[in-house]
Amino acid sequence: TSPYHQTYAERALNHENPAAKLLLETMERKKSNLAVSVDVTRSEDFLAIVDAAGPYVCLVKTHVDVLEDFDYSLVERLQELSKRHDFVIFEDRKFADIGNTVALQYSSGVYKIANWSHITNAHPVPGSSIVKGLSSVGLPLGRGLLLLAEMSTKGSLATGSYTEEAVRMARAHRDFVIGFIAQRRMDGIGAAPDEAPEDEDFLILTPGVGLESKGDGMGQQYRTPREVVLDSGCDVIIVGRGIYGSEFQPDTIAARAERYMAEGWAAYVERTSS
Ligand code: BMP
Repeated sequence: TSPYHQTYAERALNHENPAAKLLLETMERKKSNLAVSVDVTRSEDFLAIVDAAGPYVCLVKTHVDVLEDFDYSLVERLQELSKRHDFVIFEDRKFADIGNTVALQYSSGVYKIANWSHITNAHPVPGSSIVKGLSSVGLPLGRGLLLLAEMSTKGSLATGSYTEEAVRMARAHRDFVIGFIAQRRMDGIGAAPDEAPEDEDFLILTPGVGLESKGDGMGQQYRTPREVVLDSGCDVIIVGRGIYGSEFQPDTIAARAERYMAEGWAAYVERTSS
């Protein structure tokens, strides 16, 4: 059976990478394929949102560089919440430079992302040297990398042969590249029929998910959890403003997260039982 029909628990056994295993096991344990994306500028709001949504998510996606009062102690508090609520951490850094530079950006600077983020991501645009650079830092720490094979935005250039090359790049580095940011499953893409490994199982994490709106007026495009998980076969739905809105009110955040979690999980149950 293909990863589309397999359970997250079954798929956890197929993965050697510790970050991929941890994510799949967390999804199964919490019965959640929901990730919350927290793009706010104040640490206090950030932590309040993570605390409110934490019980319902398998993963928290960060952009730590938008926090105007960032202090490294925030990382420790995020890690505490990650233990308390049992979620994986994904810094959505979108590395895009030469191998030597991304290795420095990943390990060093103010954020030291590799120290605390189980998963990070990169644009495949520089070629496979970006994976080499990042894996030199991340692999010894048990981290995992996602490649941006597609984007949710209107007019995205990450289509066609670019997407295919991203999948080939991942296939060549399966110890570190655990999957993609994409809008659909990537199994077998860009491979001749006899080329795609039988046991190919990439995780698909998908942003651009919303129940109330179709877009944001700045190019973002939203689909529902059901469209993303059931129709397109993606594994994790990433929801930002659809959960935390503009008021950052804990009860509302918890209720919305619970709703997205329920919808995402129902779509997964329908998919794996079909
Ligand atoms: P929101 O649900 O509020 O639109 O947030 C989406 C999040 O996912 C943002 O953090 C954005 O950086 C990220 N993202 C995206 O929207 N589309 C992509 O193709 C890739 C992303 O990382």
